[in-house]
Amino acid sequence: MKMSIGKWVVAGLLTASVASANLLLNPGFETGDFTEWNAGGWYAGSEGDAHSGTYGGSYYVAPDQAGGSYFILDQAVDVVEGQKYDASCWMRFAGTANNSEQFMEVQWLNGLGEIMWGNGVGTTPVSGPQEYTQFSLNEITAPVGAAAASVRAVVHTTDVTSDNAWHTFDDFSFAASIPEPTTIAFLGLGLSGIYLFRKKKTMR
Ligand SMILES: [Ca+2]
Repeated sequence: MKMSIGKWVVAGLLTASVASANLLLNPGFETGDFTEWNAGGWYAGSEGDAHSGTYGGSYYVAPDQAGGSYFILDQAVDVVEGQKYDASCWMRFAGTANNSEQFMEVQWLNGLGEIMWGNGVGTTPVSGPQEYTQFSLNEITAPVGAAAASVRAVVHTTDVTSDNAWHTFDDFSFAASIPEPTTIAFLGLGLSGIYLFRKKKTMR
């Protein structure tokens, strides 16, 4: 009987950690392609293009590319409205640049799969060369009416470029935020209650 209570507690803790698992599939492009993603014009670069593993997702901006263009790599995952989520990825900007930038954004989709413009959130754009750096959007809340999140790598040309630039992304994560501290405290109270219960039984 004691053993079964112990197993139940362990099972409960395991369930709590599994709830924060990465919801994205092929998050680091290790299939060597964009399986599970939408990626027109992007390529899976190897070796130095990878933050971890073998591949990263890249977009190349060439000289004289028109301004005002967006090049997007995205994947949609189901969400629960009102739930908080954490998103992150690693970004690298290589080459030379004047008028291109890259950032990660999350757009919410309604039940019809349409973007709910105005509810999304993005990281500060990176507009010059940098080594792989992690960017995060923490505790973003799925708004009322949201059925899915579109997790997006965005490359944007702000004006006609003289760029010779590679915008690369790797190791995306999108997961439900961990429980609030109050929830953890409540969980702790529950565990100590079980401990007292067991101790009392042992003393008899
Ligand atoms: Ca990778």
